[in-house]
Formats: sequence, C-alpha cells, structure tokens
Amino acid sequence: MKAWIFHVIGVLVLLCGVLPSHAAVRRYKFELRNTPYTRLCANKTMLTINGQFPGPTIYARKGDLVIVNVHNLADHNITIHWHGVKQPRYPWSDGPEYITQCPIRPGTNFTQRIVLSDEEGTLWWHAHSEWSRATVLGALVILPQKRDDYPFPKPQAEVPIILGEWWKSDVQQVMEEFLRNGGDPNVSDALLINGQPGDLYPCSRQDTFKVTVEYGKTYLFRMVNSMMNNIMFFKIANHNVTVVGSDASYTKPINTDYITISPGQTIDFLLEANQNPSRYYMAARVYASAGSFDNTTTTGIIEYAGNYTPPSSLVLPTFPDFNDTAASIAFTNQLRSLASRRYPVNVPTNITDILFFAISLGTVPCPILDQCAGPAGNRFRASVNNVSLVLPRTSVLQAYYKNISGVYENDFPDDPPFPYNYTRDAVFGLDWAIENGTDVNVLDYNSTVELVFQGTSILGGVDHPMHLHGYSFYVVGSGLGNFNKTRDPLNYNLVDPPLMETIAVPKNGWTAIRFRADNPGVWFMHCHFERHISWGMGMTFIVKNGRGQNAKMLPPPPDMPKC
Ligand SMILES: *[C@@H]1O[C@H](CO)[C@@H](O)[C@H](O)[C@H]1NC(C)=O
Ligand SMILES: *[C@@H]1O[C@H](CO)[C@@H](O)[C@H](O)[C@H]1NC(C)=O
Ligand SMILES: *[C@@H]1O[C@H](CO)[C@@H](O)[C@H](O)[C@H]1NC(C)=O
Ligand SMILES: *[C@@H]1O[C@H](CO)[C@@H](O)[C@H](O)[C@H]1NC(C)=O
Ligand SMILES: *[C@@H]1O[C@H](CO)[C@@H](O)[C@H](O)[C@H]1NC(C)=O
Ligand SMILES: *[C@@H]1O[C@H](CO)[C@@H](O)[C@H](O)[C@H]1NC(C)=O
Ligand SMILES: *[C@@H]1O[C@H](CO)[C@@H](O)[C@H](O)[C@H]1NC(C)=O
Ligand SMILES: *[C@@H]1O[C@H](CO)[C@@H](O)[C@H](O)[C@H]1NC(C)=O
Ligand SMILES: *[C@@H]1O[C@H](CO)[C@@H](O)[C@H](O)[C@H]1NC(C)=O
Ligand SMILES: *[C@@H]1O[C@H](CO)[C@@H](O)[C@H](O)[C@H]1NC(C)=O
Ligand SMILES: *[C@@H]1O[C@H](CO)[C@@H](O)[C@H](O)[C@H]1NC(C)=O
Ligand SMILES: *[C@@H]1O[C@H](CO)[C@@H](O)[C@H](O)[C@H]1NC(C)=O
Ligand SMILES: [Cu+2]
Repeated sequence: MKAWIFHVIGVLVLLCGVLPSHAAVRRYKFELRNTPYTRLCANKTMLTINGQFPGPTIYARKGDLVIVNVHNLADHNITIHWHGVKQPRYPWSDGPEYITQCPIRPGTNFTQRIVLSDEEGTLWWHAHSEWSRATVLGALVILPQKRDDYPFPKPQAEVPIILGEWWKSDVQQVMEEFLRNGGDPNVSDALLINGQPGDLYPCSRQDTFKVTVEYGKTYLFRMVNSMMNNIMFFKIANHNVTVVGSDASYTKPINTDYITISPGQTIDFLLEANQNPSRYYMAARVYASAGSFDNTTTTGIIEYAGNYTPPSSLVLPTFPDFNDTAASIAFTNQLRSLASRRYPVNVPTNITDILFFAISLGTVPCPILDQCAGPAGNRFRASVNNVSLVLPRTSVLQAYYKNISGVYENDFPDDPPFPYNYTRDAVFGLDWAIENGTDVNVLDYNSTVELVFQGTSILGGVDHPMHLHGYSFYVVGSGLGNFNKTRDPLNYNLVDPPLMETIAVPKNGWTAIRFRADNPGVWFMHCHFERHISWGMGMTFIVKNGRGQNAKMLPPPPDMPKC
C-alpha cells in the first residue's frame, strides 16, 4: 500500500510540478513477493514487485536521483538492475548479481540510488539474478527537464508497452531444468503485451490490453522488450508509426510499418490516429534466426473513441517471416541520432583501445558421455573470446574495491585467442576447448574504445543482442560475414550513429561500437538472451579511476548486501 502511495505521489508531483525542474529526488519502495497469477487457464505463484506484473513504472525527469528501497519479502535471492542508466561513478546500485553486488537475501533490504544523467526517453528496470527477470520488471520513464520539450510535437498521451514472455511453469524450474540437462530451455507458452497474452490465446480475451485513442490525435508509445529469449517484430494493423527514440536517446524520425526490437532495447514511437474510427490490432511475434521458438502472436487493441459498429473480428497485420534476418537488420539500420545543435553527437574518433570480441555458442562434453540434451548429446556453453563466464561467489566490484585476490583475473583478451574464419560454412565444433573464467578487461579512464562484436557460425549462428552496463555507445557500423579491418571502418557512420546500450549483432555478422571510458567502475557486458548469459556469454570491464575527484568511483553505501 505504501509503495502505491509513493507511486501516486511521484506522479502527482510530476503533474503539479512541485519539485524543482531537475535534480529532484524521487523515492519508491519495492517489495519482492511471491504472488499468485492466472494466465492461459492456469494458476501459478511467481515473484513480483508490489504484487504487480509488469511491475510499477518509475517516472523521473532527466538528471533526477531516484531512490528505491528494495525489500525482499519472498523466498528467492534478488538484485535489481536499472537497465540503460549509466550510474556515473556509482556502480554500487547497478545490480548484476555477483558482478557489482551480492544478492539481497530473503528478509533483507537494500536502498538503491538510480543516478540519472543524460538519459532521456524510455528505459526499464529488471531483476538481474538467475531467471527472475521474467516477472520482476517495469518501465522507467525519463521525461525532459521541465523547461524542455520533446524534439517532436507534444503527444496527446503516453502509453508504456512492455513485451514479455509467459511460461505456465515456474520460471525457476524452467531454468533449473535446462541447466541440468544441458539443452535448450523450454520455449514460452505465450507472448505478452503489458502482461496480457491477448485474445488469440485461451482464457485471455477478457484481459487483452487496450488503448483508447481519439481520431486526429497523436500518441507516444514507450515500448520495452523485456522478453527472455527473443527479438520481436511489432506491428499495428492499418497504421504506420514514427520511431523517435531508442534506449533513452532520440532518433531521427523513421516512418515505418513494422518495428524490430531486441530484448533489453526500448523504442519510442508516435502513432497518429488517422484511420477510420474502429478497432485495430497491435501485435508482436518472434524474429528467430535459429532454433526452436514460441511461434504464437500476442495482441493488444487500439480502440478509437466514438460511435461506430465495432468489427466482428479484427485483421492481424502481416509480419515478416519468423526467420527474416534481412527485415530485422533493415529496421535497425535505419536508426540515426538527431545530431543537431541541441542534441549533438560526440563519437570518439581518436581511438586508443581496439577490441575484437568473437561471441559464440558452443558445447562442452557431457559429464555422462553423450547424455546431455544439447547438440550431439553435449552440453551447451557460450563464450566471448573463448572465455565462458562463471560468476564468482562474491562480487567482482567488492573484490576490486577491497583488493581481494582470487575472485577474478585481469586478463580478458582483447582479441580471440585462436583467430579463424568466424563465419565459415558448417562449423559444428572447434578444435579447442572453451575456457571457464571470471576474467575482466581493464580500461584506463578516458580511453576511447572501439569494440567490434563478431558473431560466429558455430552451431549455425544466431543473433546476439549485446548489452553494456554503465555506458551508452555509438553503433558506427555493422555487416554480414567477417569484419574486415581494412575495408569496413571506411564505411563507419561517424556523423549520426545511434546512441544505444543494447544492439543486436546480426546472425553470422558483426557490429562495431565506440564509447569513451569516462565512467569509472565495474561494468558488465553480456548477451541479453537469458539462455546465452546462462551459458556464459558475458564479460566484465573495469574502468580505472582517473585523476581528480570527479574521475573517481564513489564509496559504497553502508547497506551493501553481503555474500
Ligand atoms: C485458479 O485460482 C482461482 C482463485 O484462487 C480459482 O478460483 C481457480 O479455480 C484456479 N484455477 C485453476 C485452473 O486452478
Ligand atoms: C532494512 O535493512 C536495514 C539493515 O540494512 C535494517 O536496519 C532495517 O530494519 C531494514 N528495514 C526493514 C523495513 O526491514
Ligand atoms: C519442458 O517441456 C517438456 C516437454 O514438453 C516437459 O516435459 C517439461 O515438464 C517442461 N519443463 C518445465 C519446467 O515446464
Ligand atoms: C508506411 O511505411 C512503409 C515503410 O515501412 C512505407 O513504404 C509506406 O509508404 C508507409 N505508408 C504511409 C502511408 O506512410
Ligand atoms: C507453430 O508451430 C506448431 C508446431 O510446433 C505448428 O503446428 C504451427 O502451425 C506453427 N504456427 C505458425 C503460425 O507457424
Ligand atoms: C526461412 O525459412 C524458410 C522455411 O521455413 C526457408 O525456406 C527460408 O530459406 C528461410 N530463410 C532464411 C533467410 O533463412
Ligand atoms: C589521440 O590520443 C592520444 C592518446 O591519448 C594522444 O596522445 C593524441 O594527442 C590524440 N590525438 C588527437 C588528434 O587528439
Ligand atoms: C570464410 O567462410 C566463408 C563461408 O564459407 C567463405 O565465403 C569465405 O571466403 C571464407 N573467408 C576466408 C577468408 O577464408
Ligand atoms: C564450467 O562452468 C560450468 C558452469 O559453472 C560448469 O558446469 C562446468 O563444469 C565448468 N567446466 C569446467 C571445465 O570447469
Ligand atoms: C577526459 O576527456 C575529455 C574529452 O577529451 C576531457 O574533456 C576531460 O578533461 C578528460 N578528463 C580527464 C580527467 O582526463
Ligand atoms: C579485406 O578488405 C581488403 C580491402 O577491400 C581486401 O584487399 C582484403 O582481401 C580483405 N580481406 C579479407 C580477409 O577478405
Ligand atoms: C543467496 O545468496 C547468498 C549470498 O551470496 C548465497 O550464499 C546463497 O547461496 C544464495 N541462495 C541461493 C538459493 O542461491
Ligand atoms: Cu546471445
């Protein structure tokens, strides 16, 4: 109840403008609980924040400080990550379990400080502990400072849209099962829009998500892909939309009839209600470049206000094929920063650190020969530059700050240890073993980094939505096949590349990003497909302190959870 009051006060304050125009402090209380939920004619108990699914939306303005007291009243360890928030010099509240903190154990609480800086638009928050983010998540809406406008006409209303995934079973069991048997996790039983599957699924018609619009008005949709394992295609029947932002950074407007959105990514778009007053589907289904997947379609309804006879049935929009990599890439390649005087870009050009990371699925032998559920009876693992992440028993950040040895090693490689033709045909295995490790790559303060992600064709290849904590980065280039370091940099976009914190590296292709390492701390980098991170597709950067107080990490809060 208290949390609800906080939430309402937050919204009221926002509407009445009681707080100063920026650097306001906003407080929320999160209570993790085991909560009963019914979907698809079946009941289960699952982890939620404040009994809500999706969880509460946090509202703030650019540059605010949000303080969230997280109480664990459930039976599962938890951590909360503020996805896309840079947390300048303050990794202590970032959240990834055993990277920046030990879990908040049942019966304990942790007060997290979400330090907003230049983010403006839509972000989100989610659990970063095992698979609990399937149900522990919500939107984080960052409005412009009070004196500022959007770089587009003021919308009539704003609507969060969270794409998600539903398993009839307990997600913890789904996770334990695939980690035990070494194979793929079970695919989900439904896809969701704002927690509801929509009327194409059994027992779901009643609760389908609906938005009412007025003819002639324009609406801002703030879309988050919170899916565990899928990139999504999203469409609205009969309507084009105008994309205006992604990952809390504005983009040049894109008029399009479909959207591709990666798990972790956000897309802000405008919908002009300019069709015959009626009801129309909004719908989403999977883009999958490999493997088995949930091939169902989730729907919501755009309902025009007014007097008309509603259609007896709605027409589904036509989607690109499930495996249409070209359509997925074509959308993402249109994203461009505004690159205007008011919203300048600042792409590093004098690069001090060039990193080349091969991101790959793979297998390791089954403990009981050939009895695992992965390819050829083996066990799935995944790696970055041949290192498969194993989480330590205490946090990397704690070990770094307190100089505790034996928790991690400083030798995460800048290049793959065994160069090969990463995207050659029919690669089913490698001649070398994947190495387990908790290895960090150390960057000097203010170094300018170019990082090329190279996908590989081992086990056929698949897209990887890569996410970096503590930073946004410019996506300066991407392509199919192997990155060619003499040819490809000539085509980089250094003029108006999009500023992102999650980017899908295309199947058997590469993506190049750039950022300035001006945020000292310990920052996780990983694939945002949950099954891939479970198999070890992640690594950690340590960005050292620079000279001067403003270039140094801040001290930890007194209530940091302990291992
Ligand atoms: C789900 O729970 C509700 C309320 O407790 C109950 O009425 C209903 O019968 C249950 N449904 C199933 C399928 O167990
Ligand atoms: C929150 O945790 C602190 C210790 O970090 C404890 O003193 C306090 O009582 C806890 N508050 C509640 C409401 O559980
Ligand atoms: C996963 O799917 C298999 C096959 O349908 C089923 O037998 C198993 O119970 C499922 N596991 C969970 C945790 O739901
Ligand atoms: C809708 O977007 C598509 C591109 O996705 C474009 O070809 C088409 O012209 C647009 N239609 C309108 C009416 O703007
Ligand atoms: C989804 O897959 C099932 C089998 O797994 C198949 O029967 C069904 O036709 C597929 N649906 C679509 C829309 O492709
Ligand atoms: C997509 O799958 C269809 C079969 O379902 C296949 O014919 C087609 O070649 C595939 N396309 C791509 C780009 O892999
Ligand atoms: C590029 O960076 C190097 C190393 O930091 C520095 O010595 C050099 O002056 C820089 N050059 C330019 C043109 O900024
Ligand atoms: C890598 O493999 C691809 C696909 O088999 C092939 O087309 C390409 O020529 C190879 N590149 C090199 C440098 O061998
Ligand atoms: C690597 O780590 C995984 C996950 O912790 C574990 O199952 C596996 O046994 C480890 N392999 C080796 C060779 O240590
Ligand atoms: C980091 O680099 C920026 C841009 O070149 C510069 O303005 C700033 O002074 C540098 N900071 C430190 C502490 O070296
Ligand atoms: C890389 O591109 C250069 C310039 O286009 C070309 O000469 C070279 O053969 C390419 N290298 C590979 C391995 O394809
Ligand atoms: C919860 O976290 C603590 C502290 O790291 C750890 O000792 C414990 O094993 C964890 N519990 C579970 C069930 O993972
Ligand atoms: Cu991946």
